[in-house]
Amino acid sequence: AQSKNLKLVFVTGGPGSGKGTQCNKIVEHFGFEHLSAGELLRAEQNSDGEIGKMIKGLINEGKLVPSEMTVKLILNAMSKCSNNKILIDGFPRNDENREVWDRVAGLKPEFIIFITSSEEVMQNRLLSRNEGRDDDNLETIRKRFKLFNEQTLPVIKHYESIAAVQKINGMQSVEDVFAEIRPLFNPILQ
Ligand code: UP5
Ligand code: MG
Repeated sequence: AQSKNLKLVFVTGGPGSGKGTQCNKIVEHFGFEHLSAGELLRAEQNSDGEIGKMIKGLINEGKLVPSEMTVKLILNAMSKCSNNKILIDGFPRNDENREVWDRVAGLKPEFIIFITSSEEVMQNRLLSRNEGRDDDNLETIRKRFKLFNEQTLPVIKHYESIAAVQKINGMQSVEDVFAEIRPLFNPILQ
C-alpha cells in the first residue's frame, strides 16, 4: 500500500463482537483489504521454531503477543498489498501496542469502528463458533474479556480524544450492524 493515498480504518471491539464478520462485509461492499492482527498471529504460530510456540502459548492464555512482533506482521502484510484501502481488525489492543504503532508505523486511521456488545452475547457466539480456535474455551474467553476491559477499553478512550471513534451496537443481526457501519464509509470514499 502507498502511504500517500492510504485509507486506514481500525476495527475494534471485544472478543466475539463481530469484527471479522463486519470486516468481510466492508471488503465485499467497499473493496478494502482486511488485515486481522489475530489471524496474522495465528498464521505465524504455525511457523517452525520457538517464535511459533511462544505465540501459540500467549494466544491460548488470552495474553498479548509483544507489540513489535504484531506491528511487524501488520506492516509486512501492508507492504505486500497494492490496495490503498486497509482495515486493521483487532489492533491496537493496549497502550503499548498503540505507542509502538505510532513510533514504527506512524499511520493515523481515518476513523475507528468500535463494535459494542455484552459479554453474555459475545461468550455465546464464541462458544458456538466451532472454527477450532484454541482460544474459544470458557477459561480463555474469560481471560480475553478481562484483557479487553482492562487494556483495550482505555486505548479506545484515548483514541476518542484524537480521532473519530464510531460506536456501533453489535447486538443486532449481521445485516443490521452493517447497516450502521455502511454510511461511515461514504465521506472517505468520495
Ligand atoms: N457473529 C458475528 N456477528 C454476529 C451477529 N451480529 N449476530 C450473530 N452472530 C454473529 O464473530 C464471532 C462469532 O459470532 C462468529 O461465529 C460469527 O459468525 C458470529 P467474529 O466476527 O469472528 O468476531 P470477532 O470480533 O472477530 O471475534 P474474535 O474471536 O476474532 O475476536 P478476538 O478479539 O478475541 O480475536 P483476535 O483474533 O482479534 O485475537 C486473538 C488473540 O490474538 C488475542 O486474544 C491475543 O492473544 C492475540 N492478539 C495479540 O496478541 N495482539 C493483537 O494485536 C491481536 C491479537
Ligand atoms: Mg476476529
